[in-house]
Amino acid sequence: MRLSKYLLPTLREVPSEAEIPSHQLMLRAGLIRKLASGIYSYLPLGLKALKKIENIVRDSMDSHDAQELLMSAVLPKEYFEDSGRWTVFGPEMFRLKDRADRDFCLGPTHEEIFTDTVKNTVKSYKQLPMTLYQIQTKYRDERRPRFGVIRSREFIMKDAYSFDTDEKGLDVSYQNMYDAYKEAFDKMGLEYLIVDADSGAMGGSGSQEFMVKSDVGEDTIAFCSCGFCSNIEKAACVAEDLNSKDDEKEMEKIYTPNSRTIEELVEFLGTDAKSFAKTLLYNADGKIVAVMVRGDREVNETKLANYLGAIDLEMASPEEVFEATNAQVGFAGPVGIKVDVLVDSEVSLMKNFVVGANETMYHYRNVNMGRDFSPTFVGDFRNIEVGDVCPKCKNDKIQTCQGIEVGHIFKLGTKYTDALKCTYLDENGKEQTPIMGCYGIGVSRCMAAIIEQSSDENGIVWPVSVAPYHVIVVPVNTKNEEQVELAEKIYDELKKKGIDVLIDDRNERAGVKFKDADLIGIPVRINVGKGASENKVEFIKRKGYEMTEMSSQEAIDAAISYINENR
Ligand code: 9G3
Repeated sequence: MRLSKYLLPTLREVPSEAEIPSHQLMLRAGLIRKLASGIYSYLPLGLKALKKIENIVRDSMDSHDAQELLMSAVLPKEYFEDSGRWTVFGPEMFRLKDRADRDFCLGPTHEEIFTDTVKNTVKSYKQLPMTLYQIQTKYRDERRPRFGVIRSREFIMKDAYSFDTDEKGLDVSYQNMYDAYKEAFDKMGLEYLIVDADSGAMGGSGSQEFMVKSDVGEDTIAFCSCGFCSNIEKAACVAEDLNSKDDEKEMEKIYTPNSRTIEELVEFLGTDAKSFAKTLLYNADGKIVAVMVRGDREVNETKLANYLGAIDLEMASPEEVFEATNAQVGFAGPVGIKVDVLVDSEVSLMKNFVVGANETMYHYRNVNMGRDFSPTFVGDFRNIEVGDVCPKCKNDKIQTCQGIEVGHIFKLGTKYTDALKCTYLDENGKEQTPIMGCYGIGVSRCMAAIIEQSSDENGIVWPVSVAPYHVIVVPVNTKNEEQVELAEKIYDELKKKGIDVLIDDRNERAGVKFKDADLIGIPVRINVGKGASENKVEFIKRKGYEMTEMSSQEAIDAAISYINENR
């Protein structure tokens, strides 16, 4: 491809709305352009890289016997009504009506649709197990799209669904997809962690996320030297016992004017946050509940929602707090409160602690669970933290890092095959329900994750396997006949050898050409400059900038072997 003809609108300046490196670089390198909030167009160079990523995913699916389909993105309401998901996702689901006023949505995911396809085509156990997949645009009306294609309202996902006759079969299909994911992400050159994850509204018996380590990742991962690795949404916690053996002291009410936060209370009472238990009030699907965690801890809202089976969970409003405690926010406590009290296990080991008195400006101290209040339930309701004892080895300390979720695999069970009455006949001619797994890869998100992990101050450093072009040939001075002729010869030779090659035949200064070549991150650059008269060219590797002077034929051979070794 000739840059003089190519639609490649590179930018010198960083666009203000782009906060993270990959978003900035995808705009500056002319890969994407924003159409609207969370909605992007792929320009030629971006689409070429996207297709390479898609094909790596496709190859890994096909090599693991998954079969590719392509479903509609316009999905009738009825399927989601059958599964009870037409309303569950609220405004996040893009909904529309057709000319006959029938309801549809733009597909956010396709469990129902794949299940319906299997329902209408698979009749016998002999056809199972079967894993089906598609690579297709998904639509989710995210409340806060951000970070370019990392959290967008339209994105390309590979979604796969496995159908088995029993749990053992599902374990095999799940492991098969797990292996396929490792193969795909390894091929993309991504460095990732495989993390135990919460299954959330999907139900089922567990899930794992493939996380790309990145400081800009929205997910927090807890890990330990023993191999424990979990999204903190799900990470089990060990309750720290600080004073469970102490004698119980007399409870007393204390006047605590203007001490609404733990920090103000610590200041006022002169003791540390670990001797408090905070009581937070939540509205769970309309029901107000109180949750208690130690003063220095945070409530884990995923664990809380899972325990309550709540779909909508949010902090109670000041009015709801007053209604439940007869006190303003900051003075809630378990003694005498009218709502259920869920107590984190760590609090059940505390003695003589401070809590709100359910009276504005008052707290109680020397409170003890059992004597002064009875919990509705004691369980794990807190976030794991750096320095906590590892719940797996109970020995080493927890560390955390941020991650970008590029894949998520689930053991689903029969939630969708039951809901859509999808059955097959077993060897005895008896109707059975297939057991499902579902498996997602954020294909467009992978592009951003690759750039987050593989870029520098000059631009993108594409791994060869996903680089939109492998080599860029740069005639330094397009007015110099010799340089242009030799550059064209190298360009033709490489094209003939099946190398994806660009030639920068623009009438631009050398510096501009070199900067653009670095910005768009092509793995190999061949400069054809003054040395052309002695058939000498510069061979430069984008990764590490190793530069070697050699003959044009050596440069052609070196490019071919470098690309073939790394593709
Ligand atoms: C919706 C909307 C948003 C959603 C979903 C449904 C997330 C939804 C979870 C999944 C689970 C798996 C198949 C591939 C792997 C992930 N956000 N999820 O189901 F209607 Cl608006 O998508 N689906």
